[in-house]
Amino acid sequence: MSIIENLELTAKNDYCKTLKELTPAELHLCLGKAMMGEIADTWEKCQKKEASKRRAYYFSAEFLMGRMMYNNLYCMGILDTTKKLLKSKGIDINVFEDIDDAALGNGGLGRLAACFLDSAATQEVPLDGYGIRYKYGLFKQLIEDGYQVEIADNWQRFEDPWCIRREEDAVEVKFQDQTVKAVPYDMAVIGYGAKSINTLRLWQAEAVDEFDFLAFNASHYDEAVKAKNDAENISSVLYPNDGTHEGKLLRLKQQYFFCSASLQDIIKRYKAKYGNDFSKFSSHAAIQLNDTHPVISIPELIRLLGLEGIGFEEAIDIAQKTFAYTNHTVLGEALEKWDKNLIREILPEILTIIERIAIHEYNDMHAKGVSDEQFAKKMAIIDGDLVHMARLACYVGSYVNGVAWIHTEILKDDVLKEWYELYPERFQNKTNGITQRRWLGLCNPELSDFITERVGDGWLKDLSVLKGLEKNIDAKTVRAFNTIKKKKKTQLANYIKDTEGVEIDPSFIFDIQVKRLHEYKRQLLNAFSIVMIYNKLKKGELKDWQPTAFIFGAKAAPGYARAKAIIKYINEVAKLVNNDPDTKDKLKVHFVQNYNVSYAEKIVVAADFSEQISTAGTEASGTGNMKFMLNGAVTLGTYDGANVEIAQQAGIENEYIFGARVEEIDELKANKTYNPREVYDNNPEIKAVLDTLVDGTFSDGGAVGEGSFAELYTAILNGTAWHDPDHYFLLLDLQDYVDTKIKGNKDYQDRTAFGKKCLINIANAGMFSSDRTILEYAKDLWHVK
Ligand code: GL9
Repeated sequence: MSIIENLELTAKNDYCKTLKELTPAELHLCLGKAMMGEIADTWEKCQKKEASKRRAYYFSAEFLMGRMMYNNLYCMGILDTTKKLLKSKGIDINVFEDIDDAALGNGGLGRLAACFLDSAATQEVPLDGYGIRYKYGLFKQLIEDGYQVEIADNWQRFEDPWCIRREEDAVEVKFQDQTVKAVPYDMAVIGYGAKSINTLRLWQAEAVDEFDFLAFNASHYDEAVKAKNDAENISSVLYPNDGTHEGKLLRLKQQYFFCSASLQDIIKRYKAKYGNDFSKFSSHAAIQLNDTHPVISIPELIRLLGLEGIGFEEAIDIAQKTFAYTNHTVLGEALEKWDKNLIREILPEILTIIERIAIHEYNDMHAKGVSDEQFAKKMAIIDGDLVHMARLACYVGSYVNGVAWIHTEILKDDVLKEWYELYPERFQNKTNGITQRRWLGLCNPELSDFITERVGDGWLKDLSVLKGLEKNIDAKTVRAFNTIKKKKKTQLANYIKDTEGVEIDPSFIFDIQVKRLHEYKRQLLNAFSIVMIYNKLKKGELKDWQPTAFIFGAKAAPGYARAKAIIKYINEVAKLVNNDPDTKDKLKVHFVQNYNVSYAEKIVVAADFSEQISTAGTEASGTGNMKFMLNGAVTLGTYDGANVEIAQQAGIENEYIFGARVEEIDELKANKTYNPREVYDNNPEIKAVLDTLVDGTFSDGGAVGEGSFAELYTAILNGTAWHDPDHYFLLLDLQDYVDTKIKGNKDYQDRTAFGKKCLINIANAGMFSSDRTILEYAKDLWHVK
């Protein structure tokens, strides 16, 4: 039966409707099911395939998969035919834009996990994902009167055709105060060409005994409901905090919940094959811990092995060989530390094991000749009342890796310095990557065709093929590229017009900053630069300014007041420049609502300038920077994260790099010589910009000089109890940033020279494929394949 016949049959059987009569959600479900039917045999075969030797498991609290429909059709190679078939039935394939993204992640870390799964499936790396099936993913965002408003993301409300519930593989997870059932939902991860399919297993928390619950007599009904709710709460919401430590009991429960369930699952499969001999466990399983969130797996594995009769020494040795840890941030507040008492309250046995590991570590350090107690304290897994999860992972793990060259260097000589001194052989760099299937093939078919015409389609599975583009970048090629870019800008402008009612002229330069809202990412610096440029334009400076649209997209953690104030500030800037008759044909500022994976697919393809402006030393890698590069934008950025490698690959002359470098920032911090007040006092243009926070130019809803804008102003000029003034060095970099922006604006006007820079960026984006990254993990960390 063809997929379309299958589809029509399902529509008839399930809904008594013809295809055309189905709602988008119904059609989505029918088509999704039909597709799952198509791949079922291959998937089963891949799952049963005897793992060559070792299998790798990616443990992650987040998998930001985005919208599955188009990507799955694309990877199955039936996107175009399905589009035509639907069209022949009078259905536009764009109806699936109504279907929510699977937003089971916050940002880069979760999206990286999704790209890794795609790459592993395509490159036939034996890797499965393990995570949580949150009922509510990352909140949806509205912008009302310039403020962020959050709405719950009930993404499963129309059901989810991509997951199969595997009741038979359910396990129990025990806490001191409750026992819950973990039910796995398996999602197929379809490799390009659909020849290889891996599995993402997501656990859902449920009450252990639904029958008991029903049997309860009416007077215990509340209690019964409470037990059910308490269980379901565990997998109910994704924590929307970006990086910062969320000290909630529920968060720890979430982590332990999915780690314990996943480990039980792996052990069950191991035993089915090898019985009770655990000596080969680590040569059959490699577990990658995605940040500190799943690090509680370490004591849990030791506990579970204990139940199998394995003693502590042997168990810790197995764990050490099984786990590896990826660090994704240097921000202290994001390196999780759990209060001992909290762990004891819900997982007393786990705490006991952690205490034993801590003693083991202490003895080991002494055996290695560490006698300096200060040094030992910096490495202590338990320090005072706090359990340091990153340290636990460094100790009981075979490798520690950073996610970009500069980030790994910072880990080695700063954040994890002592660890590097004692265990240098454990440290590796694995620069992040993105999947070119979704981030070029799917989201930019026009550019894909352009590339394929020139270098063939080998880039889909080997991105280094792009290098071939560099050979003949003549004026004609550049014109063809520029035409495509203009088309993508027009498509984005139309989309923004249709969905938000805002008009953006596609002949403007598109200068785009999309990512989570965080002080260190410095969206406020971008806003300041726009105000500075606005002031210059008002004064009649910048005579040959090429009209520019500054487009922002960002979600702020709901509890992060300063991030929310920055969103409001950007929207106030937008109101000013968009409505001023002197500037409205030269500047446009727009903050898109609800930036997410699907929006990113429309935005990254349309950029001329990619804003990557974090304070040097703060952005571990960034992956948005790579998506923009691959689609032919130049990077306007600092020497931070993967920007360093982007500039290295494409040549620094093809990017717009500005600002203080890490060494300079470190020096200013060490000598305490940075004084933003001095910049403010000596640079009248910068002063004028800062003053907009307190002089009534913009409104934050509060009284002038007292509200959230004034708080930003004070934090920059005076500092706060917990931070030095201008902690992220906005004023240090502002002038250089504006100068660089103006230079880029001027350069853009030579359409040939600028287009050439864009093409050189594409040609040199090869190393930023997550295929390259995952093959490095497979070879250097997991020793699989
Ligand atoms: C992050 C880093 O901040 C990014 O620089 C990095 O590219 C990604 C992936 O390695 O990881 N670490 C982190 O906590 N987040 C990252 O994006 N935050 C979110 O995912 C919200």
